[in-house]
Amino acid sequence: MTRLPYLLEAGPFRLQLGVESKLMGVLNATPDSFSDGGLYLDPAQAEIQAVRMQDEGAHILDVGGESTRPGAKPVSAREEVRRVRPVLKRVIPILKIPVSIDTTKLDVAKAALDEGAVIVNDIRGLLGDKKMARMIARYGASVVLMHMKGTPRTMQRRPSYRQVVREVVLSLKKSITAAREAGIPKNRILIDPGFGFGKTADHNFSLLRHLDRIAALGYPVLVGLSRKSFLGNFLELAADRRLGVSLAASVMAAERGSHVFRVHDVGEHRKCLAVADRLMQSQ
Ligand code: HH2
Repeated sequence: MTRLPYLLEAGPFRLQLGVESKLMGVLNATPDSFSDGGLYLDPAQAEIQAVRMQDEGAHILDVGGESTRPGAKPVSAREEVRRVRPVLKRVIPILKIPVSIDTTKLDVAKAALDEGAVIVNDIRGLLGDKKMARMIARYGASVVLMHMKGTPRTMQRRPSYRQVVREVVLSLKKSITAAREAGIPKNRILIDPGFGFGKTADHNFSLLRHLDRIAALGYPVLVGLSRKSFLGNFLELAADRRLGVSLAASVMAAERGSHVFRVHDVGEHRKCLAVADRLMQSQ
């Protein structure tokens, strides 16, 4: 199959999507993220990792200050800003790639945009704080609209759907409407089915299998499959041993129409997805 082409605008940056798979490197300034918790709370360590990911081929850097792993305790906006601001202050001036802020909180998003972040990665898909969409529009920022059922604290307590793909599509449509009605232009929006967010392994595999139906919504698709437990659990792989399964899942997502890949291991994904990209361009 071929991926639909899009031009994504993010602040002064332009990303041509469709031919080459794009990578969003994950940088968690948290003590408790499921795979890299505690490693990048220190801004000096965060800077080393950010530059490494850029050198390895990341096209976007995603900075987060609150773990969203199942059961994670929520943190206050004040604490989240306290974690991410020093990291943003340090990395944004030296990076050549756009930086996104992974948050659901208005005050955190605003603080990050003030530091020069140009994308808000909202795991509630603008269906949380009603003021978020307008604020993003006012700043001229871009947005990742992710689907989540419930909240991180409770989302894995028996998630259920009648038809998971259909329900995720309908919810993403609501998120798109919220974004467009607030004045966020079409070329500043990405959509994401939210692997692992209020979904069983079967739900996640159905969404991966039918990702073309998410892509058919007419917006570029971002996926976060990297080190996710549904890829590791059935093989009994701990988070730090899930590189191979993450690469396999990302390649399958590329083939089904995904444009951007939120990953922890940038270099390995770049090489693997280069093969998928070549395959999709071949006759
Ligand atoms: N996954 C995580 C966090 N943010 N954002 C988007 N758009 N899509 C995702 O799939 C996604 C996301 C969870 O991964 P991670 O940041 O590594 O862990 P934690 O939430 O524990 O910090």
